[in-house]
Amino acid sequence: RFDNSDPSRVMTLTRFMLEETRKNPDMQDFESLMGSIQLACKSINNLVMKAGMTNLLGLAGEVNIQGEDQKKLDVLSNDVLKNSLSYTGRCGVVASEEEEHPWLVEEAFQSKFVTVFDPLDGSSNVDAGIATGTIFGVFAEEEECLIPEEEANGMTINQIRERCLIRTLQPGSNLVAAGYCLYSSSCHLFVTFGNGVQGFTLDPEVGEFVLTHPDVKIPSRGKIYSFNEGNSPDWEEGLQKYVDDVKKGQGETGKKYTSRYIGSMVGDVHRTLLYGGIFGYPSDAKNKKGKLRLLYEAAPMSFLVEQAGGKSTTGSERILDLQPQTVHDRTPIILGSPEDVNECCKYLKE
Ligand code: AHM
Ligand code: MG
Repeated sequence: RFDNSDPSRVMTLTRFMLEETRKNPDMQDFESLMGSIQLACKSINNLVMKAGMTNLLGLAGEVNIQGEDQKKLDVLSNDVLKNSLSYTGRCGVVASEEEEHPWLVEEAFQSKFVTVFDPLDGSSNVDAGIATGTIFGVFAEEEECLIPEEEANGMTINQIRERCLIRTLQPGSNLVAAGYCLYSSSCHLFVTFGNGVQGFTLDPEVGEFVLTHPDVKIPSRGKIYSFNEGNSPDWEEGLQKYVDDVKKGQGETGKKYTSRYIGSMVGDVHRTLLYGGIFGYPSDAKNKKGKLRLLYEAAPMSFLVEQAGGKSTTGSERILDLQPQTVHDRTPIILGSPEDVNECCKYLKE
């Protein structure tokens, strides 16, 4: 059906979306949403690649709602994605790591789609040229959540914000699409629409994402653990024992595990999907809810990992079942190969 070595038969993301829409007309809205997301990812990739040359490294001088210093690239990537999504006319609300409140897209406030994203995850790495990524998730809401035009016209900004919030705070199990784009030695866009995971790689010569990883399946076991081990003195005992055992070859497999940790969730999850193993950002004595954000980091990544046959949990609850209370809620997370995640959970229970 496609042959990526033949330039006339390459399966690009654009072609993939067209073919999916032809098979299933319900996918039509996704076609333009994915068009805007892939365009934004290409622009962010360019910004990241050229950052060292164009004075885009360093801080923007602002602090975001999480109290983190915003990098120039955080701010720019947020604008690129937000604007690109607004222009589709398909996305009614966007919520971002870099925005305090969910944002109503005036041009399309009646659209049923809500897009959540972290525009440049791992941006603290960018000044050193280390991998970063964009994470996104798309919710489709019930008809009755939409605001009729006459009503919206009479609403104050706070009422609109409140309505956006109701539309945004959904559990990951309501996601209809999710994915990430990794900016690294290659630029990869991996996406799910709820029927498996498809992986695309940017061909820089033609400027198109090409299907390189059809129907991604995570290995049922790996031999890599990926946690910020510097935090291990503050972890709960079960996790300390788990990591201690697998690195000594005293876990269920009897094999010695090795450690890999980039400190960029997209890179760490991408490797875990391809090679297998376990990645996590657990709670610790200081950070009871871990570090990663539920709505736009943990939930989209968990949907993708589950769609590839993996598991994602807090240690006791499925991440996709968690109901966010606020846009920027955090959650502990452990994800990866199902057998590795199950083994780790046993240690946490004991
Ligand atoms: P960010 O959204 O502010 O970039 O932070 C999220 C990142 C993740 O990509 C990564 O998994 C984690 O923070 C690393 O944190 P730490 O440096 O504490 O290990
Ligand atoms: Mg982030």
